[in-house]
Amino acid sequence: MNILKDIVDQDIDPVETREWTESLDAVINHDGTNRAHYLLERMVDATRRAGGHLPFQPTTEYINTIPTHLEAKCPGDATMEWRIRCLIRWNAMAMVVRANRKPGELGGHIASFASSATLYDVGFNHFWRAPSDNHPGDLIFHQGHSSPGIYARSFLEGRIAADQMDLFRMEVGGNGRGLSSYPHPWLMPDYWQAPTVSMGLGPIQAIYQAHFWKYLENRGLIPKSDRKVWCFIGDGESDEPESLGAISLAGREKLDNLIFVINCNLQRLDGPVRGNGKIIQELEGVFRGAGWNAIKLVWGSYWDPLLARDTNGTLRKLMMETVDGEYQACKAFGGAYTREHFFGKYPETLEMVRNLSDDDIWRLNRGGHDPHKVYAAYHEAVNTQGMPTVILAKTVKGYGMGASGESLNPTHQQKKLDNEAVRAFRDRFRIPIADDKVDEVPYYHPGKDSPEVKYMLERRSALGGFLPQRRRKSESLPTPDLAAFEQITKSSGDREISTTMAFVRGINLMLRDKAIGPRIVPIVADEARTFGMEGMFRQIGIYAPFGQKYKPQDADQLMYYREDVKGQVLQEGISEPGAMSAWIAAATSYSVSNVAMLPFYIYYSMFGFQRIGDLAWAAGDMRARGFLVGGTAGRTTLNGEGLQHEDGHSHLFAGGIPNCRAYDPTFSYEVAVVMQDGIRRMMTEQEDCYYYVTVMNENYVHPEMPKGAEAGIIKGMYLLKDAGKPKKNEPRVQLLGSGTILRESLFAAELLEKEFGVSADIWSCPSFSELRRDGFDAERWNRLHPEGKQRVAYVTECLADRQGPAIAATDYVREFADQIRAFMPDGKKYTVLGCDGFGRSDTRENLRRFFEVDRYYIAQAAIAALAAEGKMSAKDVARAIKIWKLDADKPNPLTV
Ligand SMILES: Cc1ncc(C[n+]2csc(CCOP(=O)(O)OP(=O)(O)O)c2C)c(N)n1
Ligand SMILES: [Mg+2]
Repeated sequence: MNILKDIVDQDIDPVETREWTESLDAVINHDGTNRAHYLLERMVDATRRAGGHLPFQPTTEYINTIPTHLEAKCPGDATMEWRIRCLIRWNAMAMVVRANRKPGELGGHIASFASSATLYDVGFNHFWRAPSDNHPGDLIFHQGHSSPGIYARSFLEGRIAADQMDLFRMEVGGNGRGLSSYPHPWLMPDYWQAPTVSMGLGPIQAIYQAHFWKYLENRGLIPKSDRKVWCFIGDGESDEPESLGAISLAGREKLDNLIFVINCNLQRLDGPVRGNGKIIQELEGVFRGAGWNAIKLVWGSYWDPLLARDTNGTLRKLMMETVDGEYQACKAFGGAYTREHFFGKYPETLEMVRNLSDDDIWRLNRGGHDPHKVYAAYHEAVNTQGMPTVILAKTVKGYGMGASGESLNPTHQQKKLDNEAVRAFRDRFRIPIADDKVDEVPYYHPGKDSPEVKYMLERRSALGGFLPQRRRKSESLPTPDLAAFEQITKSSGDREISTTMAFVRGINLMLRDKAIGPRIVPIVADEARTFGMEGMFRQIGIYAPFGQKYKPQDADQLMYYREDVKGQVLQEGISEPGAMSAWIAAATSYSVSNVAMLPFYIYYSMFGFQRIGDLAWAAGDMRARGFLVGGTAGRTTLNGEGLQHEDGHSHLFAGGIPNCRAYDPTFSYEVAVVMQDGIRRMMTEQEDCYYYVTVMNENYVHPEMPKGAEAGIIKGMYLLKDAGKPKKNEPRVQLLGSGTILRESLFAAELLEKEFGVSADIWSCPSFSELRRDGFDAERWNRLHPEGKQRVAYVTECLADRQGPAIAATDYVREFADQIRAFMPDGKKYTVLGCDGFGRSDTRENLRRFFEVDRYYIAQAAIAALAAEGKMSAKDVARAIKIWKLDADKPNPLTV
C-alpha cells in the first residue's frame, strides 16, 4: 500500500482544504512565494515533530523552474545569434551528409546536435571562458555525437577550413588534419579536452574534475575562481550507472563549480527514453534528492501567454499527465495532431488554442530551443552557490530535419538526407544557397568580414579566446635522482617486506621531495589500510572539503584518522569508478589547470581494469599522466581471498592501452627504478603516458640492486643471476619470471643444480608488455626495411648467446609471458607456465602447486624442455615428476 499516494489523492474535508489554500494564496499575494515556502517548511517540521514521517515529493510541476518574471535577460543580439545558429546547423548537417555521400560508410550524426544547437550556442556566446591571462578557463564536456556542431562553429570562426571539414571521420587519410568522429584529445590534442562518447564517462569525470578543482583550491595549488565544469549529457545517457552514480558526491561536497546540462530530447538511439513516463520529472527527483539545484527548462517563450492564462491549472495538469511518448508524437505529427491529441484532451485547453493556427501550435517551442530561456537558466546556474546545478532542457531530437528525422524513432542514425530534405533544411534555416547549388550540400561561410563572423569573434574574444582548446604541456618538474630512493634500492637486509610496502615507501620518499612532494595525490577507494597507507592519514591528511567536524575514535593513537581541508590523500570511498575519475582529473590537471599533479591510485588489482577498463581507455585518450598501482596482485600471491579477488590477467588489459606502460616488479629496487623513470617521463619530459604497476603482498627479503640494472628494468628484462660460461656438455636453462613467482624460479634453479646438475641463468622480466612492444617494433621495421640495417628485438639480444631452453613463469595467465614468444632467438624452445583458470582460496604453496607455477613445476618444465632438445631423456623427466611429487594426472587448472 502506498500511504503517501492515498493521502495525496484523498481529500477527506474539501472545505478545510480550500480554507488552507486560500490562506496560502493570501500569503503569496501579500508577502510572495518565498514567504509561503518558509511557512510550509515550518508546517512540515511541525508535522514531523508530531510523529508524521511521510516524505514529500521531490518533483515540481511540469513547467519551467524559473518563472518568467525572474528570467535574466540575454544581453546579446537575438536576431544575429539566430542567424549564426542557422549557419552552424547547416554546416554541421552538411559535414555529415557530405561525408556519407562519399564512398566509405563514414557515418556521423545530425539529430543529436540538431536538438542541442541552442544549448551550445548560448554557452559559446555568453558563458564559457577560454583560458587566458585573466581566467583559468571553463571545462566543457560535449555530448560526443554532437561533435559536428562544434566543428561547424569552428569553421565559421575560421579555425577549420572547408577542405578540412571534408576530412570529418577521415583521420587516417587526412594528413594529420582529419577531424575525429568524437571528442578525442589523443587525435586532436590542441582541440578536444575530454573524451565523452562512451556514454556515462563524461558525467562521472565531470563530477570528479569539479571535485578535484576544489581540492586544488583548498590545498592552495590554484587560486579560488569562478570557473565551471559544464557537462552535456543525453537523456538516454542518464541510463548509465556512471552518469548518476556519483551525483551524490557533487551534492555532498557542494560543488557549485559544476553544471550539468541534460539534453532531454526524450529519445535515445532506438526510441523514447521514458515513453511511458517523463524523463525530466524522473531526473528532477533524482538530482534534487542528491542535493542539486535542479532547473527545469521545459517550455519556450511561445508557451508563456498560454501558461499565463491557465488560471485554473488545467494546462499544467495536462502537461503533467502527458507522457514523453505522446510529446514525441506531437513533434513528429505536427500542429493539427497536437491540437487534437494534446490540447483536445480538455475543453479548457482546446479553447485556449482556438485562435492559434496549426502552424502556430507547431511553433510552440520547447525550452531547450529558446535562447532567452536557455540564457536565463545558464545565468541562474553560474550564479548558484553552495550546490551543483543540473539543467533539464527539453528539446526535439532531429530539430529541423523535418520529415526525414524530426522526432522520429530512427532519427539517431539518419545520416543521409536526400535532396528534398536538404532543400527543406535550407529553407527552414534560411541559408542563402541557390537552387542549382544546394544539391551538392556545400558548406556555407558568410565571409570573415560578415557581421555574423565578426559578432562571433567579438563574443569569443570577450570570453578569453576560442573553445574548444587544449593545453598540451605545463611546467616541467625536476626528477629526483635514484639516490633519493636509496631506502628501497639497497638490500632490505633481514627484513622481509612486500613490493606493496616498497611502493608505499617510494611514495613517502617522494612526498619529501620539494618539487614533486606537494604534487603527489595518493588516491584510495577505501583500502588505505589494506596497502599499509594509514600512516598518511595523520601525516598528510585526508582531504575533507569542510574539515573534520568530529573527534576521531582513534584520536589518541599515533596514526589517527585525520581529515583536513588541506588534506592530500583522496579517500574516495568504495567507488572504483569514482576513484579512477579522481585519478584522471589529477592526471590531466597539467592540461586542464596548468598544474602538473602526480596521482597514485592504489587498489585491489582485480577491481581495476576489469571494473573500470573503459575509464582507463579514456585516460589514455585524454593523455593522463600518473601511476595506477594494482595492489594485492597475482593469482596465487593474494592467497586467502579466492576467485573474485585473485588477479591473474589485469596486465593483459593494461597492455592493450597503447600509452600505458605496465610493470610487474619482484624487488623493491625494481619498484624504485620504475617509479623514478615514470616521474622522469611524465613530470619532466611530459610524455603522454601513464603507468600500471602491480604490487604484491608477500613478504620476503629484497637484495641490493645489481649494478647497471636500471636500463634493463625499464626495457622489461635484465640478467638477475648469471650462471657463468657453461662447461662443455653442461645442460643449461634460461629461467624468466616476474612478480613473486620469479622467486620460485630462483628456488627452481637450486633444485635443478642439486638434483640434475643443471645450471640456470635467471632473468627478471618486470615488463613482458614492454618487451612485446619493443619486439614487434623491431619486427615491423625489419619487414618494411628489408635492405636497411636490421634491428634486433631486445629479448632476442638478451638471449641470443645464452644456451638452453627458456622457461617463464608468472603469477598471471600464460598469455602474459607468452607475449615474447616471437622474439626467442631461432631454435630456442620457450615454455610458459602461468595461472590460467579461476582462482580460489588456499595457502600460497597449495595454490602454486595447483596452478603449476611453483619451484617444482618450474624445475620439471626445465628438465622436460632439455629432454625435448635431446639434452636429457624421458627418464629424467619422469624422475623429476617422481622426486618432486608432481601429480601428472591432475586436471588442467583451467578446467576446474
Ligand atoms: C557506453 C556506450 N554504449 C552505447 C553507445 C552507443 N550510443 C551512441 S549514442 C546513443 C544514444 C544516445 O542517446 P542520448 O543520450 O539520449 O543522446 P541524444 O543523441 O538523444 O542527444 C547510444 C546508445 C555509446 N556511445 N556508449
Ligand atoms: Mg536523447
